[in-house]
Amino acid sequence: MGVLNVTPDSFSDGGHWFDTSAALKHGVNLAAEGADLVDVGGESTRPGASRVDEQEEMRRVVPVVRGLVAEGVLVSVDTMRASVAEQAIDAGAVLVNDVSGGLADPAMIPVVAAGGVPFVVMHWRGFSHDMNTRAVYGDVVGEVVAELRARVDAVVGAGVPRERLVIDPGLGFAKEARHDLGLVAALGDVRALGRPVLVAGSRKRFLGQVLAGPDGTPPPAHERDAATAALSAIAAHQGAWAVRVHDVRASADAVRVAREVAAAGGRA
Ligand code: PMM
Repeated sequence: MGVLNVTPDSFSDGGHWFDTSAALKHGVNLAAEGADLVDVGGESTRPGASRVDEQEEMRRVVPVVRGLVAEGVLVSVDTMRASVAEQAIDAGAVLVNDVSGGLADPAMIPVVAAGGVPFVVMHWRGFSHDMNTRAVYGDVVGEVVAELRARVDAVVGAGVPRERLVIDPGLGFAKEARHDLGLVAALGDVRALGRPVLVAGSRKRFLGQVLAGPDGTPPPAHERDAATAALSAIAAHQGAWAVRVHDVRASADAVRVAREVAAAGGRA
């Protein structure tokens, strides 16, 4: 899954693809580099971010979805708003990726149920403006798995068939680096919930902390792509369904290597 943020302020690529035609070109490139899905979003969820206006989000996202669909690209929409999801589905989006798992907007689940598309349920404890204060866990893996299980059951209860759900541990959302790393190490426990798992750690803070020099300064986000590819290999090796990344080529290669290693293990 390639990331296409049509925003002025996302943490790693904000402002790069803000213009519709630049966004379209980048989305086509992501697909050419091996993305099976291009995830179009118009709202930054970086820690501390405030919310974008609904009409503005619509203006950013819907023309890009329509344009990419016309180019034959499979598109998912990254939004917490039912109205944006609905218009994106109308424009041809084949999956809704809601970082709040339907909690931010009560109209989201009915829209997804009616749209008949798959839905990503991410582990989420609240909006970005103060989510870092919610990074409090006794047992991060146990709590994230329990909260995801409860959310999946609620979404199913509200009308979206379980078979259409994808789950995501929500790396970087109300989590510190050690929480993110612990979850990556325990993807098997997340998979045990019985749904496909999406891993979206691309260029995130925890990778910056892993790569920090002796003085503790992390490299800038765009210098975290090799680390992201390593994460993609680790995730794929543990059976992730998809990885959501900015630099598609390296992760597509990483996923391919993981797949062949798994196949060779099966044959050996
Ligand atoms: N992270 C971001 C945006 N969308 N969607 C899912 N499902 N999971 C994530 O972890 C996630 C997401 C924030 O990262 P970005 O600013 O690089 O898009």
